[in-house]
Amino acid sequence: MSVPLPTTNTFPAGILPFEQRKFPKTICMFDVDGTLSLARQQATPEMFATLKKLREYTAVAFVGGSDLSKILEQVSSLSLFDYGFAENGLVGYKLGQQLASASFIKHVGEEEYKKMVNWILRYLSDVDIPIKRGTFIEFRNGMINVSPVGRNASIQERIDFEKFDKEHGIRAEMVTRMEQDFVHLGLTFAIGGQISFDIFPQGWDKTYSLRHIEPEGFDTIHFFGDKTFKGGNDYEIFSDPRVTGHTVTSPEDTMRQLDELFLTVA
Ligand code: M1P
Repeated sequence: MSVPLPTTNTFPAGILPFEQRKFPKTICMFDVDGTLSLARQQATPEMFATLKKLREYTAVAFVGGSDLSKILEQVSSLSLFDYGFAENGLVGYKLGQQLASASFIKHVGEEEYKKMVNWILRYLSDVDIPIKRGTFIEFRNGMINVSPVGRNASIQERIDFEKFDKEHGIRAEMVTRMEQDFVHLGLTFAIGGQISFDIFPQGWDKTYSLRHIEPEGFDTIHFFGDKTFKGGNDYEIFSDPRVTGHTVTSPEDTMRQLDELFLTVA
C-alpha cells in the first residue's frame, strides 16, 4: 500500500527543524516496552530529559507494537517525538499529524477473521493456566493481539504469566498451531511482550514504519530495541539493511548508549 507524503513540516515552537539539528539527516527510532520504559509502565523523567536533549541532535521517533493509547500512557505525549508509530507504524504521526494507515480487517476479510476468532476462543478454552482474566483478543487497526491470560491482567499477574509461559511455552505452542492452521492467510505471529502475541499480515512488522520516514531522506536510521533476536518483534527492523540496529537490555542501557553515541561526544 502506498503512503502519501507527510502533510506537515511545521515544527512546534521551541523544536528545531531537522536541518538545524546537529545531525540533520539522522533519525533515532525506539521500541517502547523494555527500551524507553519498563513493560506497560511510564518512562522515567531521566528518559524524557534524554529524549528532549537528543532532539537537538537527531530526529526522534518511537515505534511500538502496542496501540497508541497504551503507548501514550508510557511516553506521555506525541509532542516529545517528531514521529510516533503505534501498531508497528500501521498508525503513524508526524509532528502530531496523523499519517495514512492500513487496516487488518480489510486485508484479511470478515469471513476469515471470524474463523480465526472462533479458533482462538476454542483453543483458549482448553488451555490450562493458573489464572485467566479478560480481553483475550484485542482488535486493533493494523493487527490483532491475543493473550491467553487476558489483557486485564495486573502488573503482578503479567509477571507471573510471563514466568509460567517461559516454563510451559503456552504462547509458543499456540503460535505454532496457528501458523499451521492459518498458513493460507500469509500472517506473521510475533511474541513481543509479556502476556500476548500480535498477528498481522507479513511485512506489517516494524519495518512498515520506515515507509513513513522515507520521504524525509534520512541517510542514517538508528533503531534501538530489546527484542532484536529472531522471533522477537524488533528483529525485522533491527536487521533491515537500511537501519543501524542497537540491542538494549533496559531503558537505562538505552540512555547509556545514547550518551555514548551522541550526547557526550558531539
Ligand atoms: O512490547 C510490545 C508489545 O506490548 C504488549 O505486549 P504484552 O501486553 O504482551 O506485554 C502488546 O501491546 C503487544 O501488542 C506489543 O507488541
